[in-house]
Amino acid sequence: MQHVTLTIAGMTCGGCVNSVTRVLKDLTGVSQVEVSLLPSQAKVSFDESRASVDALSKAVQEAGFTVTGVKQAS
Ligand SMILES: [Cu+2]
Repeated sequence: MQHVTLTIAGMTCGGCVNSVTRVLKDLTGVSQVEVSLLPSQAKVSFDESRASVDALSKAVQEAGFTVTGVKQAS
């Protein structure tokens, strides 16, 4: 299991938080998602054999937001 914190640009309200949460949770291999507005970030736990930071970033981007940073947590 891999844990990352994605810094996200473009979220302005609870609706944005819900959108980002939904698209990340829909991804195969993602087990836990915690999105916040302040700070604007998403904490994601995923199975690295089934998902990737690239896939997470792409999903966030397709929802209309931008991943501006990735921090790996242990
Ligand atoms: Cu919004």
